[in-house]
Amino acid sequence: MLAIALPASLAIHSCKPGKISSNLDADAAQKVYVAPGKYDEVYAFMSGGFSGQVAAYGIPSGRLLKVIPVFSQNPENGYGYSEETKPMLNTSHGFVPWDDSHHPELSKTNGEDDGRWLFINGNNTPRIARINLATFKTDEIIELPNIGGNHASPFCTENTEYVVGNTRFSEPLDYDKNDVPIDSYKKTFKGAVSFVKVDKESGAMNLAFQLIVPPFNYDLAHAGKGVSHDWVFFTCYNTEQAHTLLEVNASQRDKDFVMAINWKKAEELISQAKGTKMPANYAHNVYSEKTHTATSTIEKETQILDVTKFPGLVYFMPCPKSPHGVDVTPDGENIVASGKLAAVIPVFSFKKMLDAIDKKDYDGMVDSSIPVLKYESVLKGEVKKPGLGPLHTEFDGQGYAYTTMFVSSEVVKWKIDNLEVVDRSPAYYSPGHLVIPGGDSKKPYGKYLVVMNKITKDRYLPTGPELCQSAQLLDISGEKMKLLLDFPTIGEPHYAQAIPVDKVLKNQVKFFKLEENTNAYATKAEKDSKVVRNGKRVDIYMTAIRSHLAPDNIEGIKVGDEVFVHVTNLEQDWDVPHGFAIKGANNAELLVMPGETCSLKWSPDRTGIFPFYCTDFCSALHQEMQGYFRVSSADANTPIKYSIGVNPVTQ
Ligand code: RUQ
Ligand code: CUA
Repeated sequence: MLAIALPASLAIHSCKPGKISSNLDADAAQKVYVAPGKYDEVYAFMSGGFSGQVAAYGIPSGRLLKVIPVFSQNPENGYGYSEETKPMLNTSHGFVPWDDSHHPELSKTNGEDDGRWLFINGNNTPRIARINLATFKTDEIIELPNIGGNHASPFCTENTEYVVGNTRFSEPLDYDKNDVPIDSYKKTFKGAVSFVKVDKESGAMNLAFQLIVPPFNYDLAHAGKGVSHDWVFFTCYNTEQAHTLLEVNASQRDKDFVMAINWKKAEELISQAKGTKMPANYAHNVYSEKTHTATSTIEKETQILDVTKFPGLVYFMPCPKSPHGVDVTPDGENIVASGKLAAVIPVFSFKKMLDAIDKKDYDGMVDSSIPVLKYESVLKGEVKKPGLGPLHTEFDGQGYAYTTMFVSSEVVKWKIDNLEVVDRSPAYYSPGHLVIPGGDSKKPYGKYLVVMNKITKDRYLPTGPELCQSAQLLDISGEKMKLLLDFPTIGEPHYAQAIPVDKVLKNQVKFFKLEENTNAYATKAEKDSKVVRNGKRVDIYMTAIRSHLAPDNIEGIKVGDEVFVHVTNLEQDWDVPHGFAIKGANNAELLVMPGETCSLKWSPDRTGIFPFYCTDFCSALHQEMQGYFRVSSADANTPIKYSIGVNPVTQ
């Protein structure tokens, strides 16, 4: 018999190093071999966890294609260092150059991944970002007020009407009196669910409304689809409402909840002006592909609905015990929750949920107003003895579900209709999320499964105290899962999304059109390059083309000046970025894409000659792509002078 509940400490530390790869497929090498010059079949977008970024991999090769900077500064390409991109990291707390990103989510049309945008959460300073998959750049970041720990986020409704996010760490709402004793938790703390509206054409986000919910810890979410289109489901733990030693105090109750929200109804209430406008303070940052510049606006209002006042909006379904993931089958009928301290996987039926709501089949109320539906009435059934520590589930579109077991370190395949376990595959070790291309959509591409592991122990060459994190690729096209490949990842991968490449390839931008560049400091032709002094500010309008920077000799800069070098890359071809760096600048380089303008701020701290150069090996004469600044003392009268190609024989 399996124990019903595990001590939380076991759930956190357990793993089983030393296992051999017993399920390694004999043909594994062939199945992951992508010949030189050939493309992979699938893009996998994995969260970077505490790196704050997203990494794009090719599947089945496991090759890392790009780290897309999102919430963290990235010196590799100047994101968050250039004047144009600094505003992306602005928040109501000021410039926050880091976050913890967990859940990438592809935009969806009719419940299928459409390959247009990838959303991802900032967990620490609550934010949602939107990456444009035509450019692989972060186009927008919106901060969320009233929440702490944006973990259950961002999950798309069936047509990306909204991306939703919920608070992990309930806290007093921003507009309430919030300087309160921590032990007033039950009275003064609240949860808030954010509904961020997404424009169908542009992808532009705005915070449409927030639902104020009981102060639990909301962990994960997925929106309904098909029959359950109008609903979104969240897991919550700490329904005990503990605020200290949660390891023990939030594991008391036998069941926590899955919270079901009727978002259509919420939308209706908002359109009937039932929402209450509340003061707020949050940043909304937008990057423009035309100006190549981000702007940050501080928004001052949010609209809320207190769910205790609107019957029919929210229901709770009891769920054993401290649930983590919640996943909806491709047809939208079954809701799989994973009680991470339970020895079963409860599977809820959407149809039964509606019936129970109809019949008022309640098992009490939360806050004397939010119905708790009876467990037996909403349950389709339990997957029995699946393993220990179920966390996350994805689907293959063939009637099977795959669940990660953190504690027993395996992926378990089970049949959705009869809830029977049909296969298990060991994971190395302690798997968190898993992803099947389209595995949370209406149309999974059930050929591959990538499982992301929290611990690797002995699997890779040691790298000091910090060992790499990793993903494992399984072939799930047959009856039995087969291990194909291990590959290391960036940061700690939590969730990932994967999509067959054609949906992304067809939108690829190869370069930015120079004639469409409306950056305030763009220089469209070399002859227009110039240096302009305005008090202590010096603006340098520079161009880059193979293989020179213009101007390349600049004099008249003084100690104490604020120098802005605006580099426009004049190239109009794919794969020709130019870089730019200055000796001693307290800044990262710029990496300027063809047709783009980027600006580097530099405050020279001493007199002398300062070389600058292109950092990206762009042609046979790349090493010649360089220049000099002359910096004079603050009181010198060296005039501004700049040139290129002036090289007198006698000097
Ligand atoms: S989590 S390992 Cu941050 Cu999505 Cu489950
Ligand atoms: Cu441009 Cu190297």
